[in-house]
Amino acid sequence: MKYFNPLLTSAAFFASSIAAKTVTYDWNITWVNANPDGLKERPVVGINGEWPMPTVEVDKGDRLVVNVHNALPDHNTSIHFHGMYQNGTNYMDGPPGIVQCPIVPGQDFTYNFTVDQNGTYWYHSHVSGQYPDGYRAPFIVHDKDAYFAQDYDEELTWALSDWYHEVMDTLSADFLNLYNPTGAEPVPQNLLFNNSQNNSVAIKPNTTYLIHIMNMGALPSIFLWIEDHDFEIVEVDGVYTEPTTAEIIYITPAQRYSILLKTKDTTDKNFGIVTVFDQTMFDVIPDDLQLNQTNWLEYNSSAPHDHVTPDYDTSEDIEAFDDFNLIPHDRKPLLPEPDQEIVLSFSMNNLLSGKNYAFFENITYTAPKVPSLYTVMSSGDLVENPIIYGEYTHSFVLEHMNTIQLVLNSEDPGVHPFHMHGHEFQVIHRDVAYDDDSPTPFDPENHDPFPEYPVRRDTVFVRPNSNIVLRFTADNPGVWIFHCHIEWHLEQGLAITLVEAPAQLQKTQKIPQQHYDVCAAAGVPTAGNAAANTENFLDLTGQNAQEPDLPPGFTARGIVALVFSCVAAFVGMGAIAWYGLADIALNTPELEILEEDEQFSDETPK
Ligand SMILES: [Cu+2]
Repeated sequence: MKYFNPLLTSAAFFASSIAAKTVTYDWNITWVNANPDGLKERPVVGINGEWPMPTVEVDKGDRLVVNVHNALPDHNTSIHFHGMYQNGTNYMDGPPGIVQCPIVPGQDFTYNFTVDQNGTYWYHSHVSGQYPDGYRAPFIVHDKDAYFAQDYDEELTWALSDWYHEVMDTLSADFLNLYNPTGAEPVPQNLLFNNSQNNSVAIKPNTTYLIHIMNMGALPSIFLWIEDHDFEIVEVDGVYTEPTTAEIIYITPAQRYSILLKTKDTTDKNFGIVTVFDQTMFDVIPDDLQLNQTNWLEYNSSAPHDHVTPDYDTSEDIEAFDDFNLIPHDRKPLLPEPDQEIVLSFSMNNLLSGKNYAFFENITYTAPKVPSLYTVMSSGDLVENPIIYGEYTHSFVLEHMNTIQLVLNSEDPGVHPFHMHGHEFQVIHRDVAYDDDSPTPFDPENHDPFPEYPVRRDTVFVRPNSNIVLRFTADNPGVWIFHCHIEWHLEQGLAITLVEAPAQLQKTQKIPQQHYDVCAAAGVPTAGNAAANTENFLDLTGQNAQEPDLPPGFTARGIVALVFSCVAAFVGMGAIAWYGLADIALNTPELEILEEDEQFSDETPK
């Protein structure tokens, strides 16, 4: 259209404003069998008898309706549409214990909300420990008004993930266990690309592709590059960025990227799409674990498909693009000095049972008896008092429209990707990694200047023993969980609760009746404080609590020593009995036990 035509323009506007549609899915959730890496068939959670689960695609502005029926005979479920702000629909966010009750077997639950966002998302179960059983898939929101909408010809989605051969029930039981006192996470068996391996992505020459890339995995981050191609990053976690050239991206669990890739104008060769595990996130690397995989950008199906052998020793040598340097396309400036600051350190440690938990300060997240949103709705004038949400939900009440600054100081040697529900946040500081003997908190008196236009996203990693600083505006009344997106660490309790503008939330939102019915079926109370006390909201007697601390002086190493001593004791008793029966003079197994007892406090068992 070369000249301005007001009639056509308004007609076009009218057409676009009525174009919003309702996209409805009916999902029956069941176990099915699958064998995505060709090495082991195993049960996975499927939809309508199929796996992989379907990619959900809507246009910006559409209403999404998902009717869920839990036909799993033995497991509760839920769905979180990851990255959706759910502004006005907090009760559609998904996490049981926070905003809803678990959907128990046989129950129906309808997720219904408007998608006023754009870009690359995914959906997954938010019942702890469930999504790595295959209960996750891409969720793409197309946007014809994207600033790069005219700059590409075709669209692709590449969903990456780790893959385990055992079901999560088995893995979780072994993970959160006295016999795993250091909290070593189960190491996956494989790395998938669109739920399979050795994929050939047929592409055309001289064509520009918009590619949605995500990590739907449970544990490791994944590096991705394309042999002999660079690309432009145009979106992270639903936020458009200035087009930024990159060669290698680093994607933590739950992070997403959109890239524009222009293909070459020759078709004589295929190129590897290389994906590599961040091996630093594994406690051990089994000999048979393939740390990198090749899939192909296929220009020519009859040309060779060569596996790429990366030329580094370990993944630590890979230099990926640093997402801290991205600039949002809307150039939203750094938020002002905060009205409220939350400073938290986190670490891993053992509680009395010897199991290894994760802590923000000294609290490991423990779900309340009443989902926190239901406490908001039933607490009347006490809604802004953080006490009512219970000590072990680790709740912070945020005032409506305040600028919030969240400082996270890691006292753990791993990489952790943190996700905030209900928000994108500005990442205004991210420090380098530090050694295990010198975890380094954020120093407000000594840091690089904050960026003028900080990158915004909904999932961000903090480096080992290091720190990050985030800012956001409390403009979305709701109860939002902030947690590490390594599924193992969420199971260990690495989460806090943000109770944002609860007075506004209580006044403006109404939980649908069906949600109360689901709670009734689950036997979960829907009124009261965290202890389900409806008479006195300030009395938390009987609230769910974390287990007590270990006696002073105990360490994970001490527990290892204890475990091995107990084993030695049983072996010793067996030996005593055996020798006793054989009527032979006793040897000295007890003496050996006593020696190991002395190691309980701090020493490494020898
Ligand atoms: Cu973590």
